[in-house]
Amino acid sequence: WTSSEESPESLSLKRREVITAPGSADQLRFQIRAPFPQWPAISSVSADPSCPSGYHSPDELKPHFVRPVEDPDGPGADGREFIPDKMSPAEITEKEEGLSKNFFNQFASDRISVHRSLGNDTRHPECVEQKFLRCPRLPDTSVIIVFHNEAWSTLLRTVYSVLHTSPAVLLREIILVDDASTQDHLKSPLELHMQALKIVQVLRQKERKGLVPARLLGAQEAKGEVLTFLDSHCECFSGWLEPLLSQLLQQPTAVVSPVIVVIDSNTLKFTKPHPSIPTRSRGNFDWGLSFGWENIPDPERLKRKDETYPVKTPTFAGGLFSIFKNFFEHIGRYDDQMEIWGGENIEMSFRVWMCGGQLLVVPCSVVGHIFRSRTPHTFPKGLETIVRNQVRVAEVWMDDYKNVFYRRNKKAASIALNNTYGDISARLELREELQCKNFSWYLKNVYPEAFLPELAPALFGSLKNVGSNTCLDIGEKKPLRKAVILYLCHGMGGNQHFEYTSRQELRHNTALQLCLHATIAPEPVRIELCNYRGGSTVPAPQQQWSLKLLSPQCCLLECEVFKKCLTVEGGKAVMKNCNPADKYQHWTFS
Ligand code: UD2
Ligand code: MN
Repeated sequence: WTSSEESPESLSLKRREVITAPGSADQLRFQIRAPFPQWPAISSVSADPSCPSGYHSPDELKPHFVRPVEDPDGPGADGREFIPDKMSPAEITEKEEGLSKNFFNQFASDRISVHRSLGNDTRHPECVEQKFLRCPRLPDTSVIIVFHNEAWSTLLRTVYSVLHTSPAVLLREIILVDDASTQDHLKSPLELHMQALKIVQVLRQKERKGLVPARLLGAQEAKGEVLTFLDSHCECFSGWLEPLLSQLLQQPTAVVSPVIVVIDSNTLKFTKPHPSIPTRSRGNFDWGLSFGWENIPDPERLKRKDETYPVKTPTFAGGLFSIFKNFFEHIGRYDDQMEIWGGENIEMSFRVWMCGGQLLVVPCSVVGHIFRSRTPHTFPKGLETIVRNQVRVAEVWMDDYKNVFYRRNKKAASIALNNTYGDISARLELREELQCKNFSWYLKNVYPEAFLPELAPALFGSLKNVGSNTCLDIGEKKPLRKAVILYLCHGMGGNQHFEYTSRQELRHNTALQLCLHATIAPEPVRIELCNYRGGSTVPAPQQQWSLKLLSPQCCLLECEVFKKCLTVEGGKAVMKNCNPADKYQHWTFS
């Protein structure tokens, strides 16, 4: 398709066809890549002769509501932290109660204006100066916010911040979906308040089902061309919406996230964006299927032509993102049998990449979120719900790699074995129907930096010391370069999971490649990054272990260069002269 005379109305797009329209006419200068069947005809955006030229003026991008002028010294104004001077006993009690309900400081939130501004625009100048074409016009969006027992002030601040920062022409509506909250302020007072705001509607899920069914309900009712999801404790930084929608217009099969900055859970301080994209703004996952943040690797960084350029991300946090509504439907919405909380973000990440879409972080879009260290939610069927959701991810999307996860999570393994994760046939059909790529493809092409554990290690499980009847354990946090500890054997995998590889390493591995590293006594044996001799695949001598079998269950663990064996002494793991008669040198894999 080369010129506008060719009647774009009659143009039909085939799946995965690449169409470029670099014509001379202004309104044709854009590309649509990888269209999908439900994508509306290209003609609707390009062939309109009345399509205005030029860029949107600031006037055309005014919000529905102008933020009221606030007291510059008010609590938390300009996104600052709020720390009260002196608290009365009653206030201390109020603060405690707020913390135990929300795991963030509701006391502080309740004293900060729901209209607080976030101060001047500190994004990179290229973001601040970014202009948006009038034609093709940016799609409009429904903002969907699901919540369960959210505090009144954080919920309201989320809604107002959307209203104050989103251009009215782009914000079709805000849909609040209540996931069967039990707190009184979220009952009829909510409708009363929101009705006055005209474009905000409240939907109710009668029974507590979790965030996935709630988001699906919101999506079903949404009238906007794009769906934008937010958590119920967010604040949008100025100019957050246009870059997301503009990126979608260029890549309709993308799922785009803002840069998510921290709103401190104790002081409510909003971390203002820096001129450059934070390094740890890409999402990853580990083999326990937990989401994490990581640095943008150099090859990705080098591809960026300027500061407005998006970053590809292997996974996303999952709470804050925009997607074309018809692409959301095309790509399989959500797994509607995922309950309560957890797992859906990893599921959507794998699915979007494997089935022809892509996940991008858009650096000029910045939204704050109150991150908290624990979840305040109740799980009616217990915490096993999260694992069940994860097993659904593994069964549908991970092929043989699901076993890598199961080896690390015994609960998951038993759910899989007993087939108690529910029916996944509809999701498997979806995978088939969309002709999705396999998980190896994903690892190789989308996340080549991922650490690949062996699919079938010789021995794995927890390493129990026979003499002390305790298990080798990496300890709680940040095990790197720290001594391994000996701990009560819990049989759950996790921190006690080790694999004996074909290269003779004893690896503990989730995301990083961690190896058991021998030392000279009395220094305790520790965890180090796995490393190899001069670029080869032979492990460093301190990380190469040989098994001296004593029984079918196992052995002495000898580090050959030291000619010493792993021993428990004084509750610590140390290297000592090998002695098959010493029970404190006997180890079993279970
Ligand atoms: C992160 C995501 C969250 C979701 C979750 C995994 C971000 C910033 N947050 O957790 O969106 O992907 O990982 O599942 O990316 N909610 C309900 N019903 C429930 C539980 C939660 O409606 O039963 C709501 C809750 O009010 C909130 C949203 O779901 O608006 C996410 O829950 P969260 O904020 O507790 O989760 P978060 O941020 O730790
Ligand atoms: Mn959240």
